[in-house]
This record gives sequence, C-alpha cells and structure tokens, in this order.
Amino acid sequence: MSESVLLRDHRAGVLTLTFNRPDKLNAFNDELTQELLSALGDAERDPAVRVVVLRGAGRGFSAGQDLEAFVRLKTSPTPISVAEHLRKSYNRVVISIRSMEKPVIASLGGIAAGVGLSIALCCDLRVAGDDAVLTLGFSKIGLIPDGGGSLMLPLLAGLGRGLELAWTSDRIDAREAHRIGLVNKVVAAADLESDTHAFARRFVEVSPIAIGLTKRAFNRAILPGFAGWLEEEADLQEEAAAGPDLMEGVRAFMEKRKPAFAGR
Ligand code: T3D
Repeated sequence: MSESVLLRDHRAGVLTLTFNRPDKLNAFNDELTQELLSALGDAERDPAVRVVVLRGAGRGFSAGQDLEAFVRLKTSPTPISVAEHLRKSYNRVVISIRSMEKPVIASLGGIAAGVGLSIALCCDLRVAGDDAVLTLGFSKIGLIPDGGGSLMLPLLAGLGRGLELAWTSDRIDAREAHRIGLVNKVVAAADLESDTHAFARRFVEVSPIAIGLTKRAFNRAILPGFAGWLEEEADLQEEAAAGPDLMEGVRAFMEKRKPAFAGR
C-alpha cells in the first residue's frame, strides 16, 4: 500500500501535518489538497489539538501547484477553469487556516514556492530552517500570486518589496525572509522539526480563549475582507490564465527552457 500524501502526528497538543510527496517537492495535486482540507477540518473540531504545524517531507515545504497535474486538468476533455479550481482547492485551504481559532504555524525547510508559499504566508506564524528558500514563482508562468498570496505578501513584506518579489520571482533565503518580515524566526535546518515543535508548545501553555479570540480580533482588524478578496483574486487569475502565456510558461518549465511569452 502506498504511503499517504499527508502524514498526521499528534503529540502534546501539537498536530503536525506533513506534506508527503517528496519526489515532487511536495507539489500540490488534488489528493494532497483534499487531504489537507480534511485534516484542517478535523483539527478545528478536536479540542485536544491546540496548535497545528504544517511542514513538508524531504527537501522542501512545497513547490506549489503540481504543474504536471495542472496540465492534465487543463487538457482534459472537461477542463475546469483556473478560478473554479482555486475556489474548490487553495481558497478553501487558506480560509480554513485563517478561520481556525488556533495557531497554525508553517515550518519552512528547503524550498517554498507558488501556492505552497502562499499557504505558508496565510499561516499565523512561520519558522524557517537556515536552508529555506522562498520564491513566488507565479510570474514565471504568467500568473499572479494566488491562494491569498496577493494579500498576505504585501501585508507582511510591504507593497514595494512584495511587488518586487511577485514580479521577479527572485529566490530569497531564510535570513532575508526574516529581515523583511516574512518569517518569525530562523533556526538551524537540522533542528527545524524540534525547534518548531518547541515553539508550538509555547502556545499550548496559553489560554485557548486568549489564543482564539486574539486571532479572531486580528482577523477582523486586519483581514476583514479575506474571503471576499480570494474571490477577486481567483477572477484575476482567470484573466491571467485566459491567454497562451500560462501554458507556454508551464511547458517551458517542464522542458527546462526559457518561456517565449506572447504577452497575452
Ligand atoms: O488552477 C490553479 O490551481 C492554478 C494555481 C496555481 C498555483 C501555483 O502554485 S502556480 C506555481 C506553481 N509552481 C511553480 O511554478 C514552481 C515550479 N518549480 C520551480 O520553480 C522550481 O522547481 C523550484 C524553485 C520549486 C525548485 O527549484 P530546484 O532547482 O530546487 O529544483 P528543480 O530541479 O527545479 O525541481 C526538482 C524536481 O521537481 C524537477 O523534476 P525532475 O527534473 O527532477 O524530474 C521538477 O520538474 C519538479 N518540480 C518542481 N516543481 C514542480 C515540479 N513538478 C511538478 N510541479 C511543480 N510545481
């Protein structure tokens, strides 16, 4: 029997969910997305779960949408639109993260790219190993940051820095991510798992009432339109995906060559 694409480990009030597609740099296919959604729902309902940690198996957190799976979705006899796909997958994941009144912490080791990075940015807190590399990656395939990335990136890093990272898809290391406010702390890569668990345990000690209502207060103060913005973001992504640039970008990535964008 093949191993699950999402591993669950519940210890001392901390539920760790591990994306487990290491041979694909934990890129998201529909199976992983649905497993994650289901695990987040269970975590929200289970009072024994006080903190949730998201991490990736192997040498990365996640490389974002699985581009091979994406090509299959786009070229199937009944293709679903990009906006539709976002609404039934990533938007539900990040709404679940933001609305759960418990801390959700991303533990970033190795690469975090595309919607993998967006999901991490939608978490409450981020711990990075000193081997972490963050890149938006969307612009390289003609897309905009989705999964809440177009909101959380400028909120955390500021407008100018956010736009620069989104437009260039430059890779930044853990220290730079910490300097510009994208991660809360940087630890030695070898200690990432244990240090994240110890950090998560600190929130198990705090009153769950204070934890939950503080998150609700911050959400209402700073992100009151989060779900509505995701709808608009999905529509913009649909516009970006309407022309040939998206498939040219994806094919160029898979063929390991530079894309020749038509500008549409
Ligand atoms: O409808 C919708 O839902 C649209 C929503 C889209 C949301 C998105 O996330 S769009 C963005 C998708 N992600 C990307 O564009 C990132 C693509 N990957 C990369 O840019 C690089 O691979 C990384 C920066 C992530 C890592 O670079 P590096 O040099 O460390 O590794 P690599 O050699 O490029 O990749 C290693 C392998 O993973 C390689 O396969 P191979 O050659 O060893 O067989 C590569 O093809 C594969 N891989 C990496 N990313 C993906 C992937 N396979 C499928 N999907 C991926 N996203």
